[in-house]
Amino acid sequence: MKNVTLDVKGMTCGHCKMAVNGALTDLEGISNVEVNLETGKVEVNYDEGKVDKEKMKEAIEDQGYDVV
Ligand SMILES: [Cu+2]
Repeated sequence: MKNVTLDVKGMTCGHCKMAVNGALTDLEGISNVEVNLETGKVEVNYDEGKVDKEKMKEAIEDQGYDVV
């Protein structure tokens, strides 16, 4: 199990937080997601054999947010 912190831009409210959280949780291999709305930091625990940072980035961008 690995841990990564993503920098996400464009999240402004609880809905954004839920959208990003949900998009990541839907991916296979993601075990835990912590979204900090104030800082834009999204901490993810994941199985590196099933998912990678690139897939997380795509899932977040599909929701309309940017990953720095
Ligand atoms: Cu919002």
